[in-house]
Amino acid sequence: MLIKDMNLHKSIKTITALLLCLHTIAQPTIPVPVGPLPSANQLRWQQLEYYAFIHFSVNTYTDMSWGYGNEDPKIFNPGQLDCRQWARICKEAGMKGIILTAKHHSGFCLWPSQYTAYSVKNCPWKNGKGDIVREMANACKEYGLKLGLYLSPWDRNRADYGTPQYIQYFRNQLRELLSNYGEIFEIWFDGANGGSGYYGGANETRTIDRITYYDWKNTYKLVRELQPKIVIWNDGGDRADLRWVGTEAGYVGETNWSLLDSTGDVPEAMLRNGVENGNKWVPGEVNTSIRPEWFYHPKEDSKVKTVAQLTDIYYQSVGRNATLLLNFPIMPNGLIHPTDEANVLAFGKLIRQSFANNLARNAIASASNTRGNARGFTAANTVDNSNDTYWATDDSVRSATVTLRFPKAIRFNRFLAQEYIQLGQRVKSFSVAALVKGSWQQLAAGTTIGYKRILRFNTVEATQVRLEITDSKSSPVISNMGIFNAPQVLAPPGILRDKSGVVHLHPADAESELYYSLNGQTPTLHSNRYTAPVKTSEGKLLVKAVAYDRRTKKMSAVTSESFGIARTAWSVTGITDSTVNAVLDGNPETTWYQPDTIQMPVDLVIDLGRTTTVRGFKYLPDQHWWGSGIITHYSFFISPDGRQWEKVDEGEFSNIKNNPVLQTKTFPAKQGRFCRIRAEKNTQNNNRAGYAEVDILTE
Ligand code: FUL
Repeated sequence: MLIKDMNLHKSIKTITALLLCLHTIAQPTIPVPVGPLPSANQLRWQQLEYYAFIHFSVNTYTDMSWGYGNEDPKIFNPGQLDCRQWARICKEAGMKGIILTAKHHSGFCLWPSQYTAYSVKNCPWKNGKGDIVREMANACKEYGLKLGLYLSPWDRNRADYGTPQYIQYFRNQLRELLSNYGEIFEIWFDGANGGSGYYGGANETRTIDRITYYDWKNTYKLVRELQPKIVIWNDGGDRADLRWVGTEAGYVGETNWSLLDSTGDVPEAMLRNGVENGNKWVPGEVNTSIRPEWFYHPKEDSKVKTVAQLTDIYYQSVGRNATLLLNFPIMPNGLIHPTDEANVLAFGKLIRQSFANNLARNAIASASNTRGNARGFTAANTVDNSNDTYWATDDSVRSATVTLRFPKAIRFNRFLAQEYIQLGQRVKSFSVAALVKGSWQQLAAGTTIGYKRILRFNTVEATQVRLEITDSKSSPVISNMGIFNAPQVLAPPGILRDKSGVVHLHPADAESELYYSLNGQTPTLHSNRYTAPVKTSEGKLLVKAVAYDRRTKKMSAVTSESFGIARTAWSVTGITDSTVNAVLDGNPETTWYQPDTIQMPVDLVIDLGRTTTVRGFKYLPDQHWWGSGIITHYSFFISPDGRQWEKVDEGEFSNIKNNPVLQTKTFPAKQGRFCRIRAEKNTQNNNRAGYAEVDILTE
């Protein structure tokens, strides 16, 4: 009996083991990872999604885009400096971290570095006893934000810039910053490198080899030793952990692979779109400023990006598989301007509201294919609110669908999808359709998905939603789907004044009504309604305008533009080609180029038609993606008669290559009728000089 029992027991054990073994064989394994994969640091960084930049240095006090390196530290005196205000605003706006310009190109250090006198040690603020990096680190800690630092490799103050000693100095500073302020999540090595500067009094132009000078390999090694959890941003030298997306205007390409090739040049299209078959994981970070420029300029107080603009930027960065690094310029008093605060808080609130309620969570999900028909990979994983589970298909599959069925019709206007990027970025194209009143309608289509992709479309009401992956590098692996009904934002109109003084308003949305004022007052529904271009008098003008949506009764933010005297009598002299009028037509879309046969320096002469008091000028370069003929250095001359010229100004448009926004230069007022803008140099070091717009500032 006992023997019989024992045999039975043995057989049961054997059968169970066999079954278990069979079960394990039948269970499909996880999909094979595809291509380069993100490191743990890159993954953690990507999940931050949205964080802040802070630009503050001595040039905040000189109203310049870049410090030259000769600014006296005595001008740096932020009487009300409050890093807690910066951190509070960032936190309330939904951000996860802050990257501070510990040292910008001026070389001025916001911390008391022991390796230079050119720092907060020698400024009146806190009698030289302050340390902004420390205050920032403390504030980040208090508000639960991560801290990142910008240390400019280019240093326009240092006498030894360009020599090997400078590299030692640069590394000493890195060691200070990465050892003394706790955990640093990201280090930013800007790509602007070499050029004119003070250089300890040499006042000259120095060039360095961007690839070899900094010996990035060993610099990166030091960084990683000191901060094992850091990610490195660098658009200047060796491929780092993160890439620039090729513009500072606030968007990455709709197709956005988180891959690049580890060696070779990176042309702009690759920065924008990544490289589908690249051999290194280098995801994109969209860096842009809440104002046109990075540092504070009072003239930009009316140019703070609106909620509508910030929202577009969000969808064109976070919504396109990148992160968003949004900059606040600090005012000379040490605070973020109230308009910047108001706009970013309203934007943060809108984003929170938009994504608060994921309607996909109430759906029953099913897929056209599920890996080995196994529960671990089911379509339900796309709506379980977890980033750790995913839907996967059999290995051979390249196109498949997930359908979400709702118990009752839902209204929505956003679709979100996420790949499980731990296994690589795979999807090459997809579309989204909805079952509306019994028939399928395509709502949107896209190419890459990556960590996160969000699509916008007009609000629909539907009972089913279908994600169709139409092509993929390998079998698709989707961790999340989201469906949202986001509040609509009404964008304010654009304002232009043409050469003849006529004002044109451009609505951002064809259905809205436009109202405007010409007397500085905030427009309301009782102001002038815009129905056709408005003829204005010749004088100076301040135009304010709003858009209004009658259906939702919503009013947009106010935009305002100020214009000098109308340019009816102005002309460009000496050029017979009539397309030259693009320079004065008030339309940023049209650009005129000097004939290629003319060598730099090259002059553009404007006749104002009569003797006028001139106090500056504005220059807008080609506004198209990576436009050419962008002038970086200029001289400006005035003449009473077009023969006798006096030079009244010269200088640089500092950051115009990366950020081709309107440049304004002013100088002591001077009488004259003819103005000559001399293009001395351009971004490409060739002879091309282009002008989308030129304006002369008159009294
Ligand atoms: C640029 C710099 O030259 C700007 O001044 C700014 O710091 C921006 C973030 O990067 O290339």
